[in-house]
Amino acid sequence: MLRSEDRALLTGAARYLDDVPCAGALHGVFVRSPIAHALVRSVDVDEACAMPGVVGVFVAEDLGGLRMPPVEDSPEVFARPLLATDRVRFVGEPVAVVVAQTRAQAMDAADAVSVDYEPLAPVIDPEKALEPDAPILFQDHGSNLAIRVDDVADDPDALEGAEVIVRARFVNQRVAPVPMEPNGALAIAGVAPDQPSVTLWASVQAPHDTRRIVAQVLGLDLTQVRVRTAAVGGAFGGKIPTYPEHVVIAWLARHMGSAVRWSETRSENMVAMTHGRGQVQHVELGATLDGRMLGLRVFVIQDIGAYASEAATLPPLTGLMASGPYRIPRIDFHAVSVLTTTTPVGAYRGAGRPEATWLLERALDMLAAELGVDPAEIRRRNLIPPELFPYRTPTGAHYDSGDPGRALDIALRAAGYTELRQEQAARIDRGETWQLGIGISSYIEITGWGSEFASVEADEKGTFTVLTGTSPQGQGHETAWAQIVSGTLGVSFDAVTVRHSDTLLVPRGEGTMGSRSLQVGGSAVLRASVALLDKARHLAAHLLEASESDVRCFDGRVGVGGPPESSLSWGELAAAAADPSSLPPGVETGLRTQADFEMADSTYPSGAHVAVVEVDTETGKVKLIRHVAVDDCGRRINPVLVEGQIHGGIAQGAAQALFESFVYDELGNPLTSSLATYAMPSAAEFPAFVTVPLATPTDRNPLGAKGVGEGGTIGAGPAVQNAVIDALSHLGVRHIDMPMSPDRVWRAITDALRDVPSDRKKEGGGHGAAGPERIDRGHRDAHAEGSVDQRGLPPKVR
Ligand code: MCN
Repeated sequence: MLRSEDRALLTGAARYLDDVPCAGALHGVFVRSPIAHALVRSVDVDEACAMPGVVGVFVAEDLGGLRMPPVEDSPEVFARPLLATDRVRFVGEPVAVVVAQTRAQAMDAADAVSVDYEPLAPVIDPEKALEPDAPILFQDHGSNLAIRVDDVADDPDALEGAEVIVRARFVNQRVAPVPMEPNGALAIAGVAPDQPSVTLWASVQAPHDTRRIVAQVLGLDLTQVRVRTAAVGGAFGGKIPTYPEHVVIAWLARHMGSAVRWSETRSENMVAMTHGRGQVQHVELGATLDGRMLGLRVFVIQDIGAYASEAATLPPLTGLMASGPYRIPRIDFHAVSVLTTTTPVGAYRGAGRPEATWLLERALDMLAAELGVDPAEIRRRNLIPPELFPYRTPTGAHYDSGDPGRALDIALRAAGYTELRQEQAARIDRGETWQLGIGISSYIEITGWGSEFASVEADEKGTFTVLTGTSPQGQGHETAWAQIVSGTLGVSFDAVTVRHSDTLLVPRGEGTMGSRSLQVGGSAVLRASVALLDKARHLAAHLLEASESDVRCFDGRVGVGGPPESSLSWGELAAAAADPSSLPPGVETGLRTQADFEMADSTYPSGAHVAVVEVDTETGKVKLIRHVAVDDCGRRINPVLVEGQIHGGIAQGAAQALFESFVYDELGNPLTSSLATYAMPSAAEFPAFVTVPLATPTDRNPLGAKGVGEGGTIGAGPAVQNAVIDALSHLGVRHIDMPMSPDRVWRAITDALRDVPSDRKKEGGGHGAAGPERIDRGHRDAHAEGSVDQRGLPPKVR
């Protein structure tokens, strides 16, 4: 089944936020801080107010000092003001908002707002932010250490008995989500008493959560706020939060009694939308000499930017997934979330789980290199065999099902692993400039939580309307949900319409994130469909005076088969259901049912990716030439949707490995706030991806499905990073942080060639060249810059 969404999207008929018609709407433009850290002495709006078309200019005081509610688990002190009050904490923080007749007038006037800033020292590096003399962002809190995570897995002696330990410090760099459609909002004030006080169109992933926050901040009842989305042009986690800007636009509409629009520019989006990742990881992996993992110690320093946002949830997820698809008997995991004068960090495709896979897969490759064991072989020795599922990790995860070893074998075979290793050895022997690298990543991740609402209704025309609490941004729910209904009821796919993303229409919903929608929302749709089928059979039996056990669905009809009068069409049934006199006793009018599905426990998709790269050893340029992905998301409801998700996911993972990085200078000025400077790849940078299906169903939902929206990203990134280092390991390169840009790769090659004695350079052979005799037991530092002490704190942080 192809995506029913695509015709409108591809022909330009789909309506994004900026296309929602609203005659006479005013335009809001935010005045944003150009300084990373400063006191706000005064804001002079006089000149702006006098400019053509300007209807009003507002600062924090005008909004009565309203603040966003603090994000879960974060102290009240970090609650973010809607507009900066006395201090700005990152470049891009909104300080004032200008409202004018046109967007151009508002932009011009925003330039005329004059803010008197008293600059303060910025702090960009999360490790430096923990030093005693670092500038403090929140004086009342007294330090930049926002949140500690000590309760995931506390085992100070996790490395006991290890015969070899690899130690490393990895930087999982900050990236920007870059959805094709930036953020925005359109708020319409209610005029009639029976209307909500404000209708807010916003480009968000969880409209009901946005309704809750807007209502809470503005002091309104939930029924007074209606939140809707138009088509959402990508989100990738960056549209999970409700932003202060959304609330300001809603406030403005009510305050001015007029509709107000706001739409970000790309450069605004790059600094105002939450960034992703941003972890410094100190890792120690202990193993036996034959390469069996014994213990892992991890200390994560999470850069959360200027305010505690969804980033607070990232380190616990990294900790939870730190065991990966491996049997690691002991794990010690600690983390700190640290404030810096930068854009707040939040969820970004994978949200904490890719960070876990990255650190584990890099450490494992380092271990393989130390022991002279092939990277595929070291994984095989440690992967959890299928018979050990369900499996509990030392970090508290409860894996449902999977066969990561099989996924690895399939991926290696599809990639032509043996031949690739031969080709690699031959290129090394020939001393070729373009070397070959093969990178493997085995992963397991966590998807699905919470509950979701669905209803299904049949009407007299014989068509069906589904309401769902999920809120897609391109994932294809309209297609998949319609498939579930049409398959369950035996009706045509085209007869089913799926409606979502409107809090007035759909009573509740937790939104689309965490690859949860199919297993939670889809299961709710399945339950509601089954309930509708039961109701239809009950009604048909009553109307046809037949036994309910004889009534079935066939060819879009419900009845006992045989002559036409012994069955009813869905339209006829819906018409009968509307008439109370036709109904059996105790049955409600209407052919409509609803259901909520609640996940008792999450599901754990797993898989293996193999990336093949060519690296120019003279320039450091990397070309990804092959990428094979085996992603096991349980039962696939729609293989086309699954493939699409994996392709997009691979592109994002590979992009972080090779290209993307959000960079600040030492004053906190963003250096990558446009697509001229932020290296966002296009399809031209990638080969055609090879995906091979594997399905280990789960028993944690009635569909047998696990999530797939993020697996591609989680599997791909580490495979690509490992591949680049693999291409250069015979030169003595042990690690390169991401993004593996040509200058970084070239520098790593140059440094390795300078540092490594000439006899070692000649060893060649990549993996297998380093024999166990080279192991400095317990003290081998693979790219170490400070290891982890007994309390889980690296020296600098202590
Ligand atoms: N699917 C399936 N069989 C399965 C699993 C999923 O057919 N076993 C289908 C589903 O029906 C759905 C799609 O695959 O159409 C993704 O489903 P799911 O894994 O449940 O993920 P969600 O729908 O909850 O999507 C969230 C996920 C996340 S967390 C990010 S980030 C992400 C992603 O989806 N952002 C995206 N994919 C994106 N795709 C687009 N186009 N834009 C984004 O912003």
